[in-house]
Amino acid sequence: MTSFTFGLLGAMEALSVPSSFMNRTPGTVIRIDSAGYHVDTAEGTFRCSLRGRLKNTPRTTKKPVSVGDRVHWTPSGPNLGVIDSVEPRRNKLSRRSAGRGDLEHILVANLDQLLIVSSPQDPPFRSGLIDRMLVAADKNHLDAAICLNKADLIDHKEWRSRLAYYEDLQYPLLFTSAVDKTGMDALARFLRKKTTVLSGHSGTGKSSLLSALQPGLSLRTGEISSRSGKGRHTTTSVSLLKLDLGGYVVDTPGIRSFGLWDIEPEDLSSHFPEINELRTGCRFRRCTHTHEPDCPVLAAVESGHIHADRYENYTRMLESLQNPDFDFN
Ligand SMILES: Nc1nc2c(ncn2[C@@H]2O[C@H](COP(=O)(O)OP(=O)(O)O)[C@@H](O)[C@H]2O)c(=O)[nH]1
Ligand SMILES: [Mg+2]
Ligand SMILES: [Zn+2]
Repeated sequence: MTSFTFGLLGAMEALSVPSSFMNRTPGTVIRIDSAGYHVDTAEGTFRCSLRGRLKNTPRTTKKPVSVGDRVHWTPSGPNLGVIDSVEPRRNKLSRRSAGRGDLEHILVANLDQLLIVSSPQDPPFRSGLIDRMLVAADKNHLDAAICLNKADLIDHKEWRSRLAYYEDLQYPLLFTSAVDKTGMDALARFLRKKTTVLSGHSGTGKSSLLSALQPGLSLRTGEISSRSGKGRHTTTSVSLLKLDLGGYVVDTPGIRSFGLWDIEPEDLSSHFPEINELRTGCRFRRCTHTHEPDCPVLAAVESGHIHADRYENYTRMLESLQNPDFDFN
């Protein structure tokens, strides 16, 4: 009897739900521009507007819907639709707002991982940004991997051993080349079915890698728009690029996007795994691991157990966090 009642209720509920809601999987907002919210769905891309109640609810964010949001939607015409609701965000990258009380500007939501693209030369290898990005990834609960692109220009063995400390810290290390296609399979495996932010210095080959992976992928949406003569539909935010192999990539938001500014100086060492595992042994609870006596971190730097470059980058970041005027860009 009870189960019958439940069954009936279930049926009545189903009847009261608009038929368009049934069996429709959520879509992903891949771009927002003056033409609307572009939603990638199992049925193609739909240019959507927002259901009135979404626009009218009080909120803390600049826009009620962000790139990367998983949304429930209803078609309203050929490739047109309406966003009905937004699923809770797993995480988000936000831009620092200009002043207190400003609404949060979410650049992209629901990211899985960060791929930090570096190169051995043109531009030269610099670990500073890599280590800052690793901290940002940890802070934002994203997996991170390091990619050394332009591997066609180097002796692999030499660079493998030079960068082995990152693998010791459990960060995957990919060697790639957009020129001779080294490592493209591993890159594809890494990106497949995930939403990945590509980051790194300009010129390291992020766009080239994406083109090598999937021709045409790295075209900026602005360029696509001007080619089709719809120049006014220029992008006002980050876009997700859809991978044929499943998943999405975001090509380079600046480091400013990564919320590094709101790390408290005393929390920085918790984002360096090799410092974090030692710091419970420090004599002072708020040890900065720079000058304090009986600091096992300093001892590990001395003995070479902690890599000198990592430690130097730690101290530089610490100084910049202690200086309130510092701008990470
Ligand atoms: N030798 C070599 N050059 C590359 C490779 N990938 C990119 N480049 C070159 O590096 C320059 C910058 O590449 P680009 O993709 O625009 O870098 P982005 O700024 O990170 O997007 C271009 O001149 C590319 O041709 C590579 O794997 N090997
Ligand atoms: Mg580029
Ligand atoms: Zn210490």
